[in-house]
Amino acid sequence: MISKINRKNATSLRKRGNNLNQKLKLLVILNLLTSAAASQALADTKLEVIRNWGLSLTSTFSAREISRESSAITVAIVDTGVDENHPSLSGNLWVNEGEIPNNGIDDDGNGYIDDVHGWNFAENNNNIGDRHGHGTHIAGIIRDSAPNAKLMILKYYSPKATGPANLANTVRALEYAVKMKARIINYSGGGTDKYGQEEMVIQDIQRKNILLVAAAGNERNNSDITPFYPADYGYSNIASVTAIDEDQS
Ligand SMILES: [Ca+2]
Ligand SMILES: [Ca+2]
Repeated sequence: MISKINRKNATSLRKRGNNLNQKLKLLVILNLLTSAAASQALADTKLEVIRNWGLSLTSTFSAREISRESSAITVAIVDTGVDENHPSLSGNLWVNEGEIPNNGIDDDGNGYIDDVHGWNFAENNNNIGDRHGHGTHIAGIIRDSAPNAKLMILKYYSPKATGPANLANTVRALEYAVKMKARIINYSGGGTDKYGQEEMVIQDIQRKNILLVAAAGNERNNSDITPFYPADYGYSNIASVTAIDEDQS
């Protein structure tokens, strides 16, 4: 009987011991996996920082954590279009809810037919594809900083167009962004000459409390001495963004 009990207890204990051992092993494996995942995430982040030093210098990672908690905000990107099939961007495209796609009808009556994700002002159609690359680059930076942002794609620039034509298309793109209620407009371009119609739409942007983020230029100029427009029109809703290199100069 004793031996039986002992055998039973021994068996039972061994089973519990085995269970415990299994649980311990599982915990060790989970810890290893978790720490491996954490190490990998850290390594990936470090790699991302090394590869994209600009993300680190501009505190993009901090911005991403803050904006991750926020609701979707519509950011109009006035640029060269965007690669709408890019896996990092396709889920972030703004959608014009009033427009039925591809039916050849301007369903929302805003003057643009089938403008589902924005408009191509350079060619006057709804093809927002990017043959240049600049707009896709900019969209990626915005998407990296604000993972919930909805990107309204407004293509204004064509390398084949004249300067005045690109400027006129800029104005039309800005007017569209206002009409379709973008909260932020990004314009990573500009020039050294003022343009009356551009300033008028920017005054409207100011009245409607929309933030305009505009480039200060890549020419290493002091924009207080050599103005660059639209960054330097002087309205309080304009955030002028300069360029820096890896050494912050
Ligand atoms: Ca429309
Ligand atoms: Ca339509």
